[in-house]
Amino acid sequence: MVGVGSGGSLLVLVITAFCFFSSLVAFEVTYDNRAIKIDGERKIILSGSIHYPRSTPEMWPSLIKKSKDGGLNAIETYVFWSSHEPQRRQYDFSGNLDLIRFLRNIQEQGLYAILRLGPFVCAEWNFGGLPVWLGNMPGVRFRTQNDVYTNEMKNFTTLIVDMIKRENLLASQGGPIILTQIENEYGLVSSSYGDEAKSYVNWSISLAKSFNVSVPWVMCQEWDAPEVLDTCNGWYCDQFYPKNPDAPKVWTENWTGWFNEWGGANPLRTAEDLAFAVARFFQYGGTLNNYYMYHGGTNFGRTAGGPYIATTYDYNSPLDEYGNPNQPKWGHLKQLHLVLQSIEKILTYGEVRNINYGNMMSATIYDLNGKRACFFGNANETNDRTITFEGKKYHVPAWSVSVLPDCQAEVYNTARVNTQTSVMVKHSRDSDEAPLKWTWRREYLEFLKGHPSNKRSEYFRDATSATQLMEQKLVTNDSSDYLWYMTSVDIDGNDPVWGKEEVTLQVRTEGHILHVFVNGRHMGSHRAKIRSYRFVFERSVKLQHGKNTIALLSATVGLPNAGAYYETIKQGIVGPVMLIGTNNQAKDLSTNKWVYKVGLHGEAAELFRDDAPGHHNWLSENLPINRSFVWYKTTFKSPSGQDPVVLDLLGLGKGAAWVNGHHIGRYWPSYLAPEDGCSSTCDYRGKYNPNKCLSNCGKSSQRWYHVPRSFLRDEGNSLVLFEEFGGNPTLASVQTVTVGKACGNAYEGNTLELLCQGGRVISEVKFASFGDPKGNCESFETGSCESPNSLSVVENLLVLHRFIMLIYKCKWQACVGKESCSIDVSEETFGPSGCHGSIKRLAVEAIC
Ligand SMILES: *[C@@H]1O[C@H](CO)[C@@H](O)[C@H](O)[C@H]1NC(C)=O
Ligand SMILES: *[C@@H]1O[C@H](CO)[C@@H](O)[C@H](O)[C@H]1NC(C)=O
Ligand SMILES: *[C@@H]1O[C@H](CO)[C@@H](O)[C@H](O)[C@H]1NC(C)=O
Ligand SMILES: *[C@@H]1O[C@H](CO)[C@@H](O)[C@H](O)[C@H]1NC(C)=O
Ligand SMILES: *[C@@H]1O[C@H](CO)[C@@H](O)[C@H](O)[C@H]1NC(C)=O
Ligand SMILES: *[C@@H]1O[C@H](CO)[C@@H](O)[C@H](O)[C@H]1NC(C)=O
Ligand SMILES: CC(=O)N[C@H]1CO[C@H](CO)[C@@H](O)[C@@H]1O
Repeated sequence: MVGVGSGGSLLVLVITAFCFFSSLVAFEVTYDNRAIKIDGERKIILSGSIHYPRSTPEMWPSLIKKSKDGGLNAIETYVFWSSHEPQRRQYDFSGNLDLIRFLRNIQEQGLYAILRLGPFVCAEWNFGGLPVWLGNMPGVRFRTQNDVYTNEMKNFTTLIVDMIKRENLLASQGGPIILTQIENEYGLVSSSYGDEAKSYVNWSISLAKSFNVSVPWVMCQEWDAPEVLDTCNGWYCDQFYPKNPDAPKVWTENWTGWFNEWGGANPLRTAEDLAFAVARFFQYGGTLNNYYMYHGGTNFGRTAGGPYIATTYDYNSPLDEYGNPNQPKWGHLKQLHLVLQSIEKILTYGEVRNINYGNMMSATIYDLNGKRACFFGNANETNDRTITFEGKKYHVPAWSVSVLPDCQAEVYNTARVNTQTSVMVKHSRDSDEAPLKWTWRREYLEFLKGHPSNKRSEYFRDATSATQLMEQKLVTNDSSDYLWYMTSVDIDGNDPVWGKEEVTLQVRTEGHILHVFVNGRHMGSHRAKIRSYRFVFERSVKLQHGKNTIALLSATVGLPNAGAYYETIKQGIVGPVMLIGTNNQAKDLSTNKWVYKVGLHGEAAELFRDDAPGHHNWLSENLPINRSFVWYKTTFKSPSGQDPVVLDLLGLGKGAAWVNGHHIGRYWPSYLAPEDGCSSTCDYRGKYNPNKCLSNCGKSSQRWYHVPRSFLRDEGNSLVLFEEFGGNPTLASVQTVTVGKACGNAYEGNTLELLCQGGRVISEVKFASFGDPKGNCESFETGSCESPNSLSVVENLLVLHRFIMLIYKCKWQACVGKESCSIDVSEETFGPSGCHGSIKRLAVEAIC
């Protein structure tokens, strides 16, 4: 039948009923062995991670709203120390670092907040969220009993807790925060720190307790933490049980997908598998689940960790990088959330009984004074199973969980997706617009020709020097990706080794990228391969009699963010740097006088600022193509509408991009994903790992770059690129992202909802079959049986909608002329299908 409105309204009602709380009245958060308790009542907490710096304040309300519409009742975030305290005791809480505003947004929408103070966050964030200046402090050792570290950790976490309290954001103050976390995944590294690990954990806990936040403390992946909740992170946590018998089963990081890397393929975790993991967690007594990530977002600026974490942090999350529902994941989980919340009381208070059917098939029955809810879980990877439960037969597909809120009727199965699959498409700019007109200028490199100590340029005002090769972070404090190492070599023309022949220059670096110049000539560049960052650059060079200038530009691409002692991993040119002449005679330049200059000239001159003074001599003639060290600049009109905006940078090499002065991140579209390792089909069955279901092999590992709408003006936006390797900016374009196709897939007895986006409407139905259709979105095929009229019924529904709309005008939220519509999947709608036995489903492919 024709549906009106969206199924979301019921959900919103349910959620509101479950998690509304007054923003003024304090409430008490405790826990027992079953659940987190709010004012003494056990609760199911469905939470999602949204990291505030990975989107914009303008996006926050809608991200939180979509999380709530998706059935969540809590939002979790880390606190990002390195961004808040970029220099020691200089703080930044502005723009997308406005933690308080983010928490207020959560509160305003009636959701709970889970605050993970860290301060170590991992999170694929640069340097794991710890400031680089801290790593440079003498005697420091991260995440262990070390005074330098613990003093700073205490100083920063105290500052945050004080802010939170001042703003009354704790549950005990009527605020949204119900849980707080100290440290992060420490159990994964603690053995590396020996005995100090224990006392550091104890110290962290006593610090946490001294904050007197009156909400429980969590330490995820810390199996030996007295007095705090030990919780689980992973793709599956059903087999996890906290050591403390009085603690509930909490899943702080349920990885919804995986992150992108430069030179890596696109990860995909299916909706079926993620729902399976969540349903199984609840089947086995879990009561708090946090999706990591629910919205992944973007690593703006230089915040991506690494090395080689990409600018997109989409994470294949339920909300995509731009904030759109990632369908079917978002909708499939929303339906699960709705079911779970509807049986909250039974799950958190009921008695539990398990039936083991063998071969990984089990039933769990929750019983609260005769009110019952059941889970049928089949963890067998290959075999569907039909079980008999209380005289009735139930079919449970392989690697799936069925939920029966009354132990009789299955209302949800994790493998049966009843939600549309959205095929996202990119639209180029409005066709009447002229192509982008680029201007350019070279990165200033003239100084390479002279002697480095001449310091002829203003640019060298703050250069430093040392008679050794310095670790890169120590010199830069990570204020730029780039560091020049320059020295000069005197060649005596009479020396037979150095005077006549070509010699070999050998540079050993810890990574990640090296550009080599001798006497101002570019001798070559090299980038490290993903996961193998150390390399030796070797090239034969011709030296001249007298002074020679050797200039090495080292670039990092995100600092390490995980592992014990990661702060000691060296970056940049650590040497030796050698000249090797004839007869293998070698001259070691490592202890020469080296002059250090942090950053690019264009960075210091702020060429990326849109209000930068005009005297920078941008040129419009002879646009260089495929040339390294070039700055490009253009202006563009904002695309009309509200669809998210992206830059298509295919054709560029590597560098950084700014829109109206906002650093939208590093770009590296020329770095292709490996040819192998992808599969055209993806079986949701079996344990997920980041190498499963990869796509995009052989293609640019990140082609599109998000430009949040709030960075844009209606007219005259500036786009500046710094191109490090060489590329063709005339191939770049500004595009929008929207739903191009909505593929419906729903089982009999469900309602299929189709939704376009950005004001687009369903214009055509390319495929519709009610029966046992085969294949996936964009490759559907009719199966062995179907209702003969499937296509015309779906099309007619559209016609009927149009008709109803005509009559009722705006009263009906019909399909055509609107973005969404819904169809009852039943033989009543479609007529007999002639299918026997198998469960019938409707597949539709519609064009938006
Ligand atoms: C790095 O930052 C620290 C703390 O802000 C400061 O003391 C130090 O001088 C900086 N080092 C450099 C090389 O700028
Ligand atoms: C943090 O350190 C500064 C000095 O650097 C000090 O003034 C401040 O009191 C410290 N804060 C705490 C909570 O210790
Ligand atoms: C850590 O705390 C636990 C419990 O409070 C105690 O048993 C243990 O001795 C402490 N360990 C260290 C190294 O301080
Ligand atoms: C802890 O905070 C509560 C209110 O949140 C307050 O009543 C109590 O006095 C505080 N205790 C200490 C030791 O500061
Ligand atoms: C899955 O089921 C099949 C058939 O019942 C059985 O042979 C196989 O061992 C099962 N696998 C697991 C992991 O239980
Ligand atoms: C760009 O230049 C490099 C060498 O500088 C060359 O290897 C490459 O083929 C060129 N690419 C294009 C597209 O011209
Ligand atoms: C144990 C482990 O791999 N933890 C990772 C979980 O995923 C988050 C986010 O991707 C990482 O930050 C952790 O390192």
